[in-house]
Amino acid sequence: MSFKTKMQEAEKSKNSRLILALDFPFEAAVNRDRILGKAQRVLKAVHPYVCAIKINHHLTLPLGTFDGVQELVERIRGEGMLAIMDAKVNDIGNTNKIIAEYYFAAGFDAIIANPFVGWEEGLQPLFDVSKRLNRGVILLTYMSHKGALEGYGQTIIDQETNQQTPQYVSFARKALKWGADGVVVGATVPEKISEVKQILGEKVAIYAPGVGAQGGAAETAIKAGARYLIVGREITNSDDPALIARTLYDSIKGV
Ligand code: BMP
Repeated sequence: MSFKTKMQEAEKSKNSRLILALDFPFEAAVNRDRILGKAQRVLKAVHPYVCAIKINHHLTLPLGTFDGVQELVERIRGEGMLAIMDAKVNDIGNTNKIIAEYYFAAGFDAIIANPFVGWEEGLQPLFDVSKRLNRGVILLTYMSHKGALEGYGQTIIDQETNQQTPQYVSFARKALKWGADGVVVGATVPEKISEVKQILGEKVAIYAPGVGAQGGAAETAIKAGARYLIVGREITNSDDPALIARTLYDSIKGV
């Protein structure tokens, strides 16, 4: 089963379009052994409201991919959710392939990559290994922070059409052409979500981070065309993660 189908099934069985970014602040060495317990407690509280968990360097660096993180991934999958690795893969093809192979070996269902590195000797080997192992690739298309304008928001001369094109429009078209399983567009830029949705239709799902801590609004992002919301600090930094997750879950149900 492809990652796209698995994601649709997780969405259906959990009745949720919410993805938790399981991120926590930096901890000095003396406190690092608290992180795994913290992550497990948040997972336990929040799992009824989310269809997938996104893991970033916040956990792989202090816990180790094949130690604490693999344990978390097993737990995530055991609760009927999918695990997405936010590696923002961004290197030459051979390196990209090996990065993906390690994360897939740790049990991740999908990996996030950066289309700026291009196809040939860039992301092609990553897509090849992902398809072979039935895992997903999600491409950054317009990030949620202000500086995204300097890269994803530039106007370029599109190499294929020879026309002036916004960089993110070119990336959305590449997501279709390359067979990506999803794209990331910030919830902070709902107008960009709508524009990308026009290009992708129902073929490639839009994943929108930036709700809450970065100022994006959940309902606005969904109405603009996001399929999934990615939310981190608003939930993970809260004294009551389950309450915040449930409130977000309720706010986008039926939108
Ligand atoms: P938060 O809700 O705490 O702002 O977390 C958002 C998460 O999504 C972080 O892990 C961040 O690295 C990631 N992210 C993002 O915020 N914007 C993007 O454009 C792409 C991301 O992966």
